[in-house]
Amino acid sequence: MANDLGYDTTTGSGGETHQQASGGADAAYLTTNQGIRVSDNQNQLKSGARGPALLEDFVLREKIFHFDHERIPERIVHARGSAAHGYFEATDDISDISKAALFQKGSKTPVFTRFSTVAGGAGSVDTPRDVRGFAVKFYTPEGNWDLVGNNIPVFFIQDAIKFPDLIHAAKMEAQTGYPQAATAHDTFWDFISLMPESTHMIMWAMSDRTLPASFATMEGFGIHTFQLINDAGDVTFVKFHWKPKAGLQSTIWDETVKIAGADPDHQRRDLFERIDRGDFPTWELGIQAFDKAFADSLDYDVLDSTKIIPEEVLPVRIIGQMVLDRYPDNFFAETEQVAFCPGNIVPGIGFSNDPLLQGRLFSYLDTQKSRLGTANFHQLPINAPKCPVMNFQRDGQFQMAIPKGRTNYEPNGLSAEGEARPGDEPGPRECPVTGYKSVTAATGPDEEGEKLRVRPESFADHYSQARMFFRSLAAPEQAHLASALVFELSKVGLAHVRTRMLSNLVNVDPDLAGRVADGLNMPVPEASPTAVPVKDMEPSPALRIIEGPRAPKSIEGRTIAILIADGSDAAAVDTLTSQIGDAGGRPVIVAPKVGGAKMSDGSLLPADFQLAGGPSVLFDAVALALSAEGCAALLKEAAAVQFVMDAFGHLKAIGHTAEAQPLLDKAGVEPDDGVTGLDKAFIAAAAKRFWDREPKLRTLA
Ligand code: HDE
Repeated sequence: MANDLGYDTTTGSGGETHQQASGGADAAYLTTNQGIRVSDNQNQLKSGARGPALLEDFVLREKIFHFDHERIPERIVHARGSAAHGYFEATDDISDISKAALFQKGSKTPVFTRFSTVAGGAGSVDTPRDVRGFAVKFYTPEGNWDLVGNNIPVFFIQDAIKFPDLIHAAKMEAQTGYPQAATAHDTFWDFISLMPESTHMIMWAMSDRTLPASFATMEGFGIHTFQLINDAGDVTFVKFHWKPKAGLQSTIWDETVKIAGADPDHQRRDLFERIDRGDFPTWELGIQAFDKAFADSLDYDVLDSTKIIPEEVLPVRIIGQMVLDRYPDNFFAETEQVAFCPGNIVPGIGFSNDPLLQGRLFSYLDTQKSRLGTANFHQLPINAPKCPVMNFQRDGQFQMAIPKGRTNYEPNGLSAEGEARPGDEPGPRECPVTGYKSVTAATGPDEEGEKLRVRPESFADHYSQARMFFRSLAAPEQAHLASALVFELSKVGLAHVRTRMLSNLVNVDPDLAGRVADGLNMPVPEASPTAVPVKDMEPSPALRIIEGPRAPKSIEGRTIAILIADGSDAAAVDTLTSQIGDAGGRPVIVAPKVGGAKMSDGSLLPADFQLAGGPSVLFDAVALALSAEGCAALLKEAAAVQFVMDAFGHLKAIGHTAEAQPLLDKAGVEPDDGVTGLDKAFIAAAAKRFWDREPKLRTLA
């Protein structure tokens, strides 16, 4: 007898644990992995109704066996990530410097892009203070190109041989297994303080750059110098930049910490939701292109990944854009199994001799074998090129193709004799004309010579760019950076490590060192010795987020919460919702109960978030659309008071009705430009943060 769910309940001895799909002509049936239809997915095979299990039960054995092996090793670094599909479109003609098909103006290339944190495990939160990975796989007609970068344009170390040391020091400590996803601990700062070359990267890591508000609001960088190669074989050197269309935006520390609790998946959710609502995350791809003469004119080395070329010195030329418009169908099959390899390169692009890049060329291929378990990982759908793959590589674990014929070597000539058998076709040959050719082009005077384990003299300046970075920031960003150093070093139990780090900071900027020392209540030590004198470089305003050229100018792409409660003015909420939408923002309704609040006209307005589950840290600005009755009720609600207190504390715009004033008062909100009525002024204010408020609310270093 079929119950009202369409299940036949008569086949067992009773109740829902014996349900079986009654099926129908077009029903899809459950099968084993061998394609055998499963008759019962609720009960294992037993000897009698209450008897022991039977080994014969191949359905149970196969199901549990497969389940037992569902996990694969997580990535050693960048374990936590989220990804999306999209396309890259070349918008400028650079055929004079690169012959790569993907850069020919108008060409559209499918991409898969994965964003990640570095230190935390796969189950850690999205929002620690950490560098973000920014890895793009371009499925070009000439093969896959992987641009595996970060959201910071420099790196901690100059030579790949130090990478295992860096990562051991940064990840959770060996004895305790904590902290997870945080660098605020002894071993990290011990290593860093002994590695002056990491100082520039530390400035970035302690800045607001490591607290991005969303993947869509962060920059990406290829970091190393690469080559572009044209038809004639001429080489141009290049640095790659991703510039977010949504502008640069970060959170502040207190907010980040609270987001981690309110929504550990904040950034991956944001990525999915942006795509879902058609607000596709978009970046322009830019290049800084230069020749050997330019490289030689710099007093730092373009092969040194701890250095940038400031945009003011060499402007970024936009050559295309990437739009992420489709999220994965399956997290494991795509996001987890995607295998990026900086060694995946296409004709028209080449590597430089950067000793960090050179080491990466080996590591990524190698790691995929232990992570994905086979040298055939390139055959997984997410990794497979979208152009023909033809070679004589054969066999290996999990070979998914069935190569045909005897000719599994090259050169071969079975078919040339006129007595070839079926399957003796010659197969693919090398292509000297269009095949990939490595091009040598020196980027410095000493690139060739004896085999040496040395660091070039041109890599010796570890502080000038760190100083330039710090001095280029807006005042609030400098205060955040100094405070981040105080926070992290306060978690370091060893005083001599803190002192050593302070000595390095004196070289960066004595003012910074003084502020951090004050925050630690420690004396400022002598500067640590430097190999070369520290220079005062021109500041680079392009490095700023706050007040920088890429600060967001409108509420486009921003999420704005409208807090309602019983008695809220239906017409006013409706108008505000439309105004936010018209300006490109995303309005969401927050109410004490998710089913909604009873509005002034008697209607029930459903909420997107329940107040306790929708704290203001999840939104860019808040509007308190409250009636006197609603406000009175919320005064007794800690979540409501905290909602307003945090919005104010995180320097966000707060629009409100006059009736909401008691709630503002209880939350300690003081009037300023960011506190407005529920009108056009609020829409303008919602695009900003109110940095002047910050020193009144918290002590920063
Ligand atoms: Fe990586 N890095 N890395 N790295 N890296 C990995 O590869 C490595 C470096 C970066 O979303 C691993 O597939 C070495 C710089 C990203 O799947 C591993 C060195 C930059 C991702 C590895 C570096 C990066 C990785 C771990 C020093 C910025 C995540 C799992 C020479 C330009 C990609 C994996 C994804 C992942 C090694 C340095 C970025 C172990 C040896 C510099 C974005 O192969």
